Amino acid sequence: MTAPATRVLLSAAQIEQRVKEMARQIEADYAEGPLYLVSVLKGSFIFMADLVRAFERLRVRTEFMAISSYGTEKTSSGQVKLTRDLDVSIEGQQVLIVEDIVDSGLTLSYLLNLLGARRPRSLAVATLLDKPERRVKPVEIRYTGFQIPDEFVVGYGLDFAEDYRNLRDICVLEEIATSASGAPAAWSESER
Ligand code: PRP
Ligand code: 7HP
Repeated sequence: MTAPATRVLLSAAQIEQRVKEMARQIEADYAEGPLYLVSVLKGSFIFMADLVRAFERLRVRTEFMAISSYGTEKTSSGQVKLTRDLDVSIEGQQVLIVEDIVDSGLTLSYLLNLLGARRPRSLAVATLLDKPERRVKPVEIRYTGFQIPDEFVVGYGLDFAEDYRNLRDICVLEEIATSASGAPAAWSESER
């Protein structure tokens, strides 16, 4: 396997520490559960798994939605598509959207409108990463793990064209030229 051309931006240890801090802060704010955590797939699956296990006393429900707007590109298509809806009602519930990254804000803005219309008792957002320089739609984020610069990152659930989600660190993908097969050049042809 050809090593991906990446540079570590946030190490697994830094992420672990920050996720625990976020869990403490969320637990302090939601004294009475249950809290419905809505993970936005696919990118947030690892953050969600670590966040829920970092709670020590909060009663939580884990729910999943899937949204897609990036396709195989590095920038959002602007067309947010709901590919999997919740299978429970959130009316009257405390809801926390769990995102891996907020970039343009288009995905989150769409979700806040969609879920807000379902009349939850409260609706807030926790994101591991925020790229404020890229914002197109202003969105309110209650819990942010890290603000990062405008660089394309992968790992810890985040992908480029579905690759790299399994990296333990969050890395900047430095070489994203695509090969003849359409795969990121960071992977050798024999891997495809
Ligand atoms: C990514 C990420 C966020 C969204 C943020 O999802 O998981 O949901 O982009 O971008 P935005 O603020 O510009 O809307 P993506 O559409 O890549 O799908 P994925 O989670 O399945 O990778
Ligand atoms: C979406 C996304 N996915 C992976 N890495 C990034 O830097 C991203 N920004 N928005």
